[in-house]
Amino acid sequence: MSRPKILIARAISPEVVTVLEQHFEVQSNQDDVAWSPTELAERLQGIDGVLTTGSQRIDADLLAACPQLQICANMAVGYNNFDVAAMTAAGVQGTNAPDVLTETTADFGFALMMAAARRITESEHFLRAGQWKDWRYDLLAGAEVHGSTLGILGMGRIGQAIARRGAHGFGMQVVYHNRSRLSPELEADCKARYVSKQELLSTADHLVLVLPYTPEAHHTIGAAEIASMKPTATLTNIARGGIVDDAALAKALANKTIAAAGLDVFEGEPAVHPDLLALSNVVLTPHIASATMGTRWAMAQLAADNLIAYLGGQEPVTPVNHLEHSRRSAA
Ligand code: 8YV
Repeated sequence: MSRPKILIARAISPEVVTVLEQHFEVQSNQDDVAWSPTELAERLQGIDGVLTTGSQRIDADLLAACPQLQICANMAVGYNNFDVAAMTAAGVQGTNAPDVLTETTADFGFALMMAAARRITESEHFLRAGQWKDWRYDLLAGAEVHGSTLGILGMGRIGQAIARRGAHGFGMQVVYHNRSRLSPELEADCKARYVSKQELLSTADHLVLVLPYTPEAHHTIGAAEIASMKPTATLTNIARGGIVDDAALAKALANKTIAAAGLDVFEGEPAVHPDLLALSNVVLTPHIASATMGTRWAMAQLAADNLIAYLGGQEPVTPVNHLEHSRRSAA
């Protein structure tokens, strides 16, 4: 019997390509060309499984154009690039890559929050520009982190990991809001108190966004929400672009409605709103919260494990949909 065929849509850790080659006929993209949707559909002809990253959109049109495709294994915990309903309707399995990136991403979220609070990149730019002439008592003075109130919107695994860092490492009071409340055990472990979204906005000294993107979550944080935050507060987004109204945030930062922000994700990335680029009180990073080589390897390996399991006739390891009827039969 011939081996299943898979496509790896972007460059990944070479060790994982080697693992996949032991199971499948592999077409890879180690030159890391960003294919257009049409090119992707062309490459997927005759392909049984695809390893995607967050930047390939999988929708009804693509699925209709690729009748042999049975599984899309996303090398990301977020899967808003998948039209899950269309995948389920077509009998196509989707999988994501949770857990393996939780601690790494939480480290970065915390670092970005601290960089915004303590004005780290602004200070470096000041120094490099030759503006450091003297000591001043309030030179680049920022906001306190230890002992302050950490607000978390979206209390999944990454939110909880950030809460633990704040509560146990920095003596912060942690408040959170989420679609569903955590169990008393998890709340105790994170030392986190459940509050309404309004209370979260008005009490947080540092608000970190870690909720998944869905159409309902679009612009969860806009002008009105920012206006109800403390003028000394910071806002950090490591979730997804589109959760924050970037234009409204830029205006609020310019007006000092809040003190500072840290952004790793943007509406329409890799484009960044020009008004944000012009501001000194925002720390900007290019969607790298999960970027350590070890974690990127683990994410790719988990996507590979999903492909190996599913195309080998087993249950996927980390499914994002449940196929009610049957698998898509190979065309
Ligand atoms: C990825 C992410 O870098 O896992 C996610 O949801 O946002 C990041 O870790 C990105 O999506 C590439 O797959």
